[in-house]
Amino acid sequence: MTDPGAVEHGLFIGGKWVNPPGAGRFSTRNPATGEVLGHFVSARPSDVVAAIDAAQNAFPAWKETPAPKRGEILLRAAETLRGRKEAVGQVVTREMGKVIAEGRGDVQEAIDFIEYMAGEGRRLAGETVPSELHRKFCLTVRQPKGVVACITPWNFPTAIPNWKIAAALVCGNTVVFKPASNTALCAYEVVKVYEDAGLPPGVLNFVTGSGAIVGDALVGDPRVKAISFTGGVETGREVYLKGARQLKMVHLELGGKNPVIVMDDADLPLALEGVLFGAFGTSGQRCTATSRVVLHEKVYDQFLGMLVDRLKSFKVGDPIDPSTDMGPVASADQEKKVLEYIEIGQKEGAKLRTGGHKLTGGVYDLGHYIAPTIFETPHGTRISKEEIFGPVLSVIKVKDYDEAVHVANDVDYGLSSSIYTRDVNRAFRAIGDLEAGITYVNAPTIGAEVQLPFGGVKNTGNGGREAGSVAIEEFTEIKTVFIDFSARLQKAQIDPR
Ligand code: TXE
Repeated sequence: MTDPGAVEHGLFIGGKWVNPPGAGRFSTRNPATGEVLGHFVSARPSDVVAAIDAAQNAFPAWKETPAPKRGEILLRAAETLRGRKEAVGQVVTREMGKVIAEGRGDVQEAIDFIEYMAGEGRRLAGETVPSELHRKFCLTVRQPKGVVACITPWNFPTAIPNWKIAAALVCGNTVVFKPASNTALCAYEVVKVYEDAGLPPGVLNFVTGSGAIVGDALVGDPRVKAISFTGGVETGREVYLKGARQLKMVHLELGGKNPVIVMDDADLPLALEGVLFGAFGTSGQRCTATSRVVLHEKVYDQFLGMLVDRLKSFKVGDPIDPSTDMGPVASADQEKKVLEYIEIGQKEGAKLRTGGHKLTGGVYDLGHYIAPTIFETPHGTRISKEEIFGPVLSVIKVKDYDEAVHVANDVDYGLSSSIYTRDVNRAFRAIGDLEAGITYVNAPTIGAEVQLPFGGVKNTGNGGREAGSVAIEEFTEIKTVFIDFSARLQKAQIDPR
């Protein structure tokens, strides 16, 4: 287990940690304190080629390894990570800035998913279906795709990589993993876990560096058969287009503009806790973050008052302190983007109810702290429709259920959604009416569980889902098998019936 100091880490290629001579370096920093945490290699296209070579070479033996054996290695990885949960959770908090309870939660989600996928080694189910012909047996089997690239963001720096890596590995693929640069130390910890669990050399390779160089080299290499990407919409679109030229399978998990509808019959104290957790957990930097409250006019003043009031005792500070409610945003870039959106909100006439500024003085001067922010805004403003990815909540007044659903749906994204109501009929209608991959009833928009599919509609992705048992769809090819044991030529659709 690495002590998260400013240690230099290499690339992991063919089972060896390498520091290619001549490559540049970059560092990661704690967004709460500015402390330098680690130094990493800015890989060049030639380094990416070496990683793909290693993955390609390791593929035949890994494919031949029985899936239950692959699952056993995953189980060892889950156990290894469980033993390091506290230490890696601290690395998550120090490098990404989420509060320590969430740092541990990030790691727990990774453990849960690796464990779940380990079991998939004993399933990986195909189908058997009847043939229309005599003495003919029909079935499907799942085969790995080959070398796959996992490209990940910084907001869940251990959970998201494992959602991809564990699923890809159990299916028999070999992997080249490229993490977001500002959480490279978390990514290093993920790779160490698999190395220490005994994954054969070359099965998982790790390249750090710029998205434009490393990501691009990965996406453009014809030997990479599938790409699993989580990140921003614009980057996702580029990756998709580039992959499409080579007819690659590209799985995209992109942004969200997730609404919580609070109806006039809602349990308001419950909704309050849900909205606070959904909007300001991870400083609003979850793809499922609650970025809009769609609020019924009959409870508008009351609920908004409760929200603003409750934020007065909200503690923003160093996320490693267990009493902190919200840490900084993850980087200087994030800070700039969020502050720009706050300015946009003010320019377009939204009413700032609380927050709306960078926090300064004392510990705040060391990091990227933004006050939790609430705007009252009509539906249709930029802040009510675009993904901000920060602690900024838009509150929108509606007169009834139909308007609430219209507002909730009238955005380019469709990841998560929620309704607070005590009316069971309305709750079930909302499940059908809300255009999103995920709907919560009487719970906030965040809180994925690994055994259920995760993903969305519209600009949130391109139709795939991660997690749950469907996770293996992304990483397998289906082979259809016909076994004719009639000892004669039989012709489907043509033989007389
Ligand atoms: O993401 P990027 P960023 C959203 C959020 C955020 C914005 C930008 O709104 O403010 O995206 O974040 C790699 N080819 N989300 O800049 O650039 C990159 O190195 C291949 C939502 O961090 O999309 C990183 O590993 N790869 C999201 C990964 O892509 C490339 C979580 C994501 O980076 C590449 C994060 C290229 N040309 C941000 N360029 C969510 N849905 O949770 C970059 N990369």
